[in-house]
Amino acid sequence: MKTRITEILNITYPIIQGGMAWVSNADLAAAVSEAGGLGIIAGGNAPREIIEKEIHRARTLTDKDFGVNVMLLSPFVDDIIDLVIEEKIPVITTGAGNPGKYMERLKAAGTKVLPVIPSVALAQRMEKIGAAAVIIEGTEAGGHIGELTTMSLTPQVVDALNIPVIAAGGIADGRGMLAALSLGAEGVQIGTRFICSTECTVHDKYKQKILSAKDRDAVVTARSTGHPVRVLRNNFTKEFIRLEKLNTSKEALEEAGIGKLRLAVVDGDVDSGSVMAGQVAGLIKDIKPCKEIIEEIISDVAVYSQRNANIIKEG
Ligand code: TUI
Repeated sequence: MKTRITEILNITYPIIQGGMAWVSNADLAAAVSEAGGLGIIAGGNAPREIIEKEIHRARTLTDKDFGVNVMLLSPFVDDIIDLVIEEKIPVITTGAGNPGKYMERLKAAGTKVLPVIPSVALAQRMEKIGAAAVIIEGTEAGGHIGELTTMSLTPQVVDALNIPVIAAGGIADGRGMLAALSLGAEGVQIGTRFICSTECTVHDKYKQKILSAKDRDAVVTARSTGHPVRVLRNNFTKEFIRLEKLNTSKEALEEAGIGKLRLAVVDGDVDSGSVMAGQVAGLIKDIKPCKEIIEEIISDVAVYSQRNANIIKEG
């Protein structure tokens, strides 16, 4: 499979692993890169030392390229930018903000920047300041989200830009990837599906919570703070939504969220913790190695593409 994304990123398949805070570590990133996609280590809110260690550890696990996700709301964002430049990381994705002020330094260092963005206007701005490609993330995604769906946003961004577009949010299998390619995307970013991989080191209860999720279980919290977050329904979301209905202050709501992702990912408390996952959680039924996940997606893209060709011919 060849697109501008496979060329630019030096990968076999145009599949990028989502940069998920507390989840996307060296083990997951190396497994995805080894399987022909682009693995990503997530900076999240972690300090430089933690990410530095993960980068070095990933290099012991794979000779292939991998990237780093820079979460722009992190208190350590400046340190993480310095780190990726010093470590000559070939590509970064950014989330939860505008990476504009770091762009020139990153480009000068040879680091390609793939901003994750939720709108056409931001995508155009990113192209203008030198992004190598953009990742448009629909509201189906897990974690911090925008308003628009992948289905409506992808073709609008494709029409507005010359650089390649990667679609994210709502994609977990070959059907989703084929749909994204049909909308004009040249690659996909996949997060939730890779949590249910053998190599992902999240607590097993986190994986099981995704496996048992139904279609309506991925709900949005914190809309009132201006930073909506999609998570799986549990005691934490129930309490959080109750606080929101009481018009609790933004500060108190943010306080209520602190440490909750770690609680779910590391401690396996999927009742009181924040189980970030996308709407595709209900589609995921097994845990298997990243190589099998990717091979199945790629093989299904061809199967469903042929199916569509047959339907269109017969019609
Ligand atoms: O960043 C994500 N997903 C995330 S970050 C995260 S950690 C976190 N937890 C709680 C609150 C906030 C962050 C968990 N999941 N996805 C990429 C993404 N970026 N989605 C939407 C955006 C985005 C939103 C606004 C990108 C740019 C943007 O720009 C606003 C502006 O004009 O600066």
